[in-house]
Parts: sequence; C-alpha cells; structure tokens
Amino acid sequence: TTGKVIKCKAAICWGAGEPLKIEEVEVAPPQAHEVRIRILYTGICHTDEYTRSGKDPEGLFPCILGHEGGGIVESVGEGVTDVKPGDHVVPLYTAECRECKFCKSGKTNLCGKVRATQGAGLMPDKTVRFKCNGKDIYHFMGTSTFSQYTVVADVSVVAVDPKAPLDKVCLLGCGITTAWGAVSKQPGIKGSSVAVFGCGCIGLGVIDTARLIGASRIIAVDTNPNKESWAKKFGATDFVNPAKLPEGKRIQDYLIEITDGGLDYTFDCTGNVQVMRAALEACHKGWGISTVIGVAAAGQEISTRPFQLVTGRTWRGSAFGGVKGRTELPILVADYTSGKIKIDEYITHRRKFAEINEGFHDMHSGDCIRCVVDM
Ligand code: NAD
Ligand code: AHE
Ligand code: ZN
Repeated sequence: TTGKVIKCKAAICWGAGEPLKIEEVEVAPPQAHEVRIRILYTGICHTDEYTRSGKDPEGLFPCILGHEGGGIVESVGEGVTDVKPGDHVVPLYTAECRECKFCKSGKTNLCGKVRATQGAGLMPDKTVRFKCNGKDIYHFMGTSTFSQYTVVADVSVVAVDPKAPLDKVCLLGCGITTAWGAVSKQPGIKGSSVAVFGCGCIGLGVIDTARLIGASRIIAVDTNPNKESWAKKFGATDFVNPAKLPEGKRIQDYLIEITDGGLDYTFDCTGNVQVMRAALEACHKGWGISTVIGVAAAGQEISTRPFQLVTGRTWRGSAFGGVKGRTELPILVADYTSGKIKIDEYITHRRKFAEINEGFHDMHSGDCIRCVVDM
C-alpha cells in the first residue's frame, strides 16, 4: 500500500471522565487486511459514555471512541477482497473472520480473530493508525467512528446497499441490531410473555422485535415515566415504573403477581446489576429465560439465589445480539429499506460534529433515544 497519511478532525477522549476534544489527527494508510473509511455519520451509544466516564475496565486513553458509524471506503490495504474504495460500509465491533473456532462453531457471533488487540486499543499488528501532535492515540472497539477517517480490520467491516441512507443505517452498527438479534435469535418468543427492563434504544428495539415476532404480552419497565409513551409506541402492552410501586414491593414480585407466576422471557437493557437480578427473578419457574444485554461498570457482579436456577430459570447474555455482521447486516439493511424494521423512529437528536459533547449530554437528558452526529 502506498497510501498517504490523511489529516482530519477526530474527537479525542484524553482521559477517563473528560469531555471529548476535537483535534486534528493524522490517520495512517491501511496496512494489509485493513480498510480506511471516511466516516460520514455516527450514533452515540450508551457504551461510548460508559467508556468515556471511566467505568469500562478495558478503557484506554487517549482514545477515539465511537462504534455506531456509517461511511465510505477511502482506500484498502493489500489482501482486502470484500470491500473497495467507494463502497458504503458499516464498521463492526464484533468481527466475523469466518475462519476461527468461534466463527466456525455455528454457536456464537463472538469472532476471536481480532478481539485481543481490539480490547487493547490496537490494530491486529499491535500498532495504532492515529496520531495527534506526534502522540499515539488508541483505537476503540476496533471502530473509532468519532473520527472523520478511521482504519479498521477487513474482518470488522461490511458493505451495505449504497441506496440506504448512511445517516440511518449507521445505527445498525450497534443498538438496533443488538436488540433485534437478542430477540429474534431467541427461540420461543412467539406467543410468549416478555418483560423488558430499560426503554432506551436497546429496550425499545427489544420491544419492537418481540412485537414483530408475535409475543403475546410485552411489559416495559423503566424508572423514567416519560418512557411509557415510547414503550407503547414500539409495541409494549403494559408499562411499569418500579419507582411507583407500593413501599417495599419489589419489581420482580409485582411482575410475578400480574403474570400468574412470571415471564417466559425477560431482557435487561439497563446495565444495572440489581435490575439484572430482578429480570432473572421475574422469570417463570421451570422455563423462564433472562437475557443480559446491558453492560455493567467495572467491579460490578451479578447475584441471585442458586435456587432460582435450580428451579428452571436460565440466565444468558448476548453481544451485538448474536449477529454475525458481515453476513447479516446487509439483510437488516434490506429489512429497513423494505419497511420491516424501524430506524428513523429511534433518532430523536441530530448534532454537528463540533457539538459531539452536547450529544453526550442529550443522552443524559432522558428524552434522547439516539443522537446521530454529522461528521
Ligand atoms: P439508555 O441509557 O438509552 O437506556 C437505558 C434505560 O434504562 C433508560 O430509559 C433508563 O431510564 C432505564 N433505567 C435506568 N435505571 C433503571 C432501573 N433501575 N429500572 C428500570 N429502568 C431503568 O441506554 P441504551 O443505549 O439503550 O443501552 C442500554 C444498555 O445496553 C447499556 O448498558 C449499554 O451499554 C448496553 N449495550 C449493550 C450491547 C451489547 O451488545 N450487549 C449493545 C449496546 C448497548
Ligand atoms: N469492555 C467492557 C465490556 C463492554 C462490553 O461488554 N461491550 C460489548 C458491546 S456493548 C456495545 O454497546 C462488546 O461486545 N464489546 C466488544 C468490544 O470489543 O468492546 C468490559 O467489561 O471489559
Ligand atoms: Zn453500542
């Protein structure tokens, strides 16, 4: 590869808890099996805020966050066969190499090819492609979409239909896909009762997918009363605010009461370990299955009485909804284009790149589902 270094703007997080700073960065050309992408749009996911805030045990600084992007391939390194300059693409924080033990297992989407270096903020050759004033800047989740140009591994990117608007399908890079996969890959949802804890982008996506598949009852649970109308709009049949229950009444006990013994399926979309416990314990004895989607802070652990599991409840979890991105994202894009799945409905805020910190504030306001940043 003979590509040149590109100078552009990127939002750097210099340290845990600090606001992002827009800086000029140098983005090195893609090496073998790497792809340099001009990012046009990016969503902001709660996980970006989680790492920025210092709660992520894997957080490394300075870094360029962002993992919900859409862009156009600028150049490719040697050996890249699946994408070419000009292709519209979505970077994938869950890679799909199709060769590793994980990919070949047929049991998981958790590809092993680049995960170790990705978790260390590095490209697969253990170096970085970003510099700011001569200093190395870490990558994040193998995607770093808060930069006008980024470099990703070729196993960590998928080409999508160029007719699909990138300011919408960028959201398939995480939130909506995560929710869609967590529900649609779970057998048995049709005709069953479901409770969804947390009605952000992830929870609403879980509600929408459960509705689409034909769940008989969908109970949304959120401490923010404004989420009731959101949840109902996406297909919830009931809404419960745990903060409004009678003194001393636990949410799991209340849910068990109103469902004649508990839910068939529950989903944690909050990242709060107490909520994860409540979601497990709200499951029906003998068959209830609870899925953890939320990401908990460093040091947090889940607990319950083992009797909860002995008596037939199952605790599971998923990352990126169990979706294999290179294979399945083009299908999801087509489902969006044909009106089968929602994306537009999740976009409550839009920001210019210069206002990316305001985008993080929007997330805390309680009325933001997704903010799309125009790079
Ligand atoms: P969000 O902040 O927009 O939504 C969280 C919702 O939970 C909010 O509506 C909030 O009011 C509600 N909530 C908070 N405390 C609650 C409580 N005690 N009981 C009930 N509801 C409560 O976040 P999001 O972007 O939707 O992400 C949700 C979680 O999923 C985060 O932890 C995020 O990091 C994680 N996530 C995981 C994956 C994955 O692949 N596993 C992918 C994306 C996001
Ligand atoms: N790094 C944290 C955990 C964070 C986490 O679980 N991230 C999920 C996706 S959340 C998307 O919004 C994941 O699959 N991460 C893969 C990656 O490369 O970050 C910890 O606890 O160490
Ligand atoms: Zn995310």
